[in-house]
Amino acid sequence: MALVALLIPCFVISFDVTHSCQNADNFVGASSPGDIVIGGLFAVHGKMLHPEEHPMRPVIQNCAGFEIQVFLQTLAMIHAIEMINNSTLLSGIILGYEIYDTCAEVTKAMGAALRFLAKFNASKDTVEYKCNYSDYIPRIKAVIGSSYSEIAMAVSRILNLQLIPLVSHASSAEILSDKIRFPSFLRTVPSDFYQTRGMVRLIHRSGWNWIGLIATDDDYGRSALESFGIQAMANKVCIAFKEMLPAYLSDGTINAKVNQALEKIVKETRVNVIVVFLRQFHVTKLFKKAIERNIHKIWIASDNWSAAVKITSIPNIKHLGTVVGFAYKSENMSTFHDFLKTLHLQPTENNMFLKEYSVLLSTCAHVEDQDLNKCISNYSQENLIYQAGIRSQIWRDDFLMDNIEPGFIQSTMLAVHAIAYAVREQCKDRDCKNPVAFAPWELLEELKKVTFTDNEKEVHFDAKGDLNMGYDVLLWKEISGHMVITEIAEYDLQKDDFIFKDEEKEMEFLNFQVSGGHTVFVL
Ligand SMILES: *[C@@H]1O[C@H](CO)[C@@H](O)[C@H](O)[C@H]1NC(C)=O
Ligand SMILES: *[C@@H]1O[C@H](CO)[C@@H](O)[C@H](O)[C@H]1NC(C)=O
Ligand SMILES: *[C@@H]1O[C@H](CO)[C@@H](O)[C@H](O)[C@H]1NC(C)=O
Ligand SMILES: *[C@@H]1O[C@H](CO)[C@@H](O)[C@H](O)[C@H]1NC(C)=O
Ligand SMILES: *[C@@H]1O[C@H](CO)[C@@H](O)[C@H](O)[C@H]1NC(C)=O
Ligand SMILES: CC(=O)N[C@H]1CO[C@H](CO)[C@@H](O)[C@@H]1O
Ligand SMILES: CC(=O)N[C@H]1CO[C@H](CO)[C@@H](O)[C@@H]1O
Repeated sequence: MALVALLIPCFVISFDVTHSCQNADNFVGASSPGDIVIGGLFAVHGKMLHPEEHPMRPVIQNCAGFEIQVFLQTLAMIHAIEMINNSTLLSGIILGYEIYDTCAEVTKAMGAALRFLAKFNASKDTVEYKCNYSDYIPRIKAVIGSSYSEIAMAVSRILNLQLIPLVSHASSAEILSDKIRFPSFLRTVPSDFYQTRGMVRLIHRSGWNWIGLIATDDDYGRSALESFGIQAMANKVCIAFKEMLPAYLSDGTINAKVNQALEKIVKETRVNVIVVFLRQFHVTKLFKKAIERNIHKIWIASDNWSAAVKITSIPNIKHLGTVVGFAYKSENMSTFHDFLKTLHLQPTENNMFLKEYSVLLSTCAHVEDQDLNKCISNYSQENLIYQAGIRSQIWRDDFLMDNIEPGFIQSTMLAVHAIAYAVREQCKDRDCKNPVAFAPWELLEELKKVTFTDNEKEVHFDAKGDLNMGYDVLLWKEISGHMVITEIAEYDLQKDDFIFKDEEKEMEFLNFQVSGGHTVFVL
């Protein structure tokens, strides 16, 4: 039934001089062989560089803006796979991985997705065009990712062709719950619907009924605004203003928009509570300017930035007022911490991200931990060519640990666990040492049914493929001169209410609610 064979083009990544484009393997970020291979898609770089000269060539370009937080998510995936390999869960079946960097671009992610679809064990990467893929065995059995909902939507559509499960650890757009459009998509985080509902609950409960909203103008921001608007209306919370910041425009335009948003905040003196659905990059811009203008408010943070250590370290951040936010639930990170401490023992040959991190560390060797993020994200893969061969001997694991966003580490590890438990079910009655033992669509059936325990809690995907674990409510507190992110409550999705570990936390929660003060009741 094979009609056409597509040859997968070769992509250039000239990060290292010894690493010129020979074949599509140069495009792989990190890999390890196994009987069952899991793909990974992560935006390890924040952007792809676009060449200025014309004509444009169809070549995947270098990327820039190394994101430590996302790099840590790839390590969490590797760590979880290694733990499973080293356990008895799969009785000798070895999990492998093949992780690609999307550079936050749909097009680049599609390149990786095409490769995932290619036929298993073929001498060349070829995707067979078929009308029935029931017996077709691709390179990988499931994919974890991606970070951005926009990318997950595109990739999920192409993986649907073979019903390859895409298990996302971060894509929270509501639309991805639609199983008619996204039948092979699952996620280990709740849909944004629950987050906006939780925020409205918090606002309503605190008696703050007059609020402002700021969002990034992209799929994520717009969908969050819409969802928030509907729930706010139902709870008689009034929205005094909505400001959107452009996602992709030049710095000049963004700065003008940020100023415009701040004007609004200053003018609307009755509004004390601002809900912020922004990308981290925008939050940083907004807060730096807000501090300059002595703005003091209650800021409600979305999962996007509520746990961003980078933002807590903006100078004078404490003058901004109170920050309270929602983050994906997380538990004990101690095994991941141990893993990071032994990172220097990990081989770098099969992990380009680790190699790049090492080169970046040596390039930024003179920089203190608190400025390291800025230095690291300042380099592009292009600049680094000249640094090839240098390797850092110091891995700065304290810096890595400070940059962990626990919710995303947890959700990434959960995605690996869900797949591993489904593989175990799948392999009860067949020899999975043989990679052709089953096709991805069969694993998808198991994944939808699988129940497993995570930190003594039973978890399973709901009918929409979502894993509704709830949120942690975080409060930013100043402790001995530093802004520290603390957990004060849990938001329970089923009960639509807040749960406290102890009375002290509950008191703290009530206190901060009262500090909202200045409530204006509007009929
Ligand atoms: C694998 O498991 C053994 C025994 O539980 C443990 O001693 C060892 O440190 C583990 N290795 C890794 C890489 O996790
Ligand atoms: C993969 O291909 C090689 C040679 O092309 C063959 O020897 C091997 O048995 C194949 N592996 C599987 C699992 O089919
Ligand atoms: C697709 O292929 C499988 C296995 O070869 C076969 O059992 C099934 O009937 C086919 N489905 C259709 C709709 O042709
Ligand atoms: C986390 O788990 C480790 C063992 O896995 C345990 O030693 C440690 O006490 C736990 N920490 C917390 C805060 O529960
Ligand atoms: C970023 O790079 C530019 C030139 O490449 C340099 O002038 C600047 O100082 C760097 N900024 C930081 C924060 O390292
Ligand atoms: C069976 C097997 O290969 N297990 C490996 C899985 O990963 C761990 C951690 O890297 C190795 O120690 C095991 O040998
Ligand atoms: C880490 C994180 O939450 N990223 C989200 C931030 O916002 C963008 C769009 O604004 C989302 O697509 C990301 O998933």
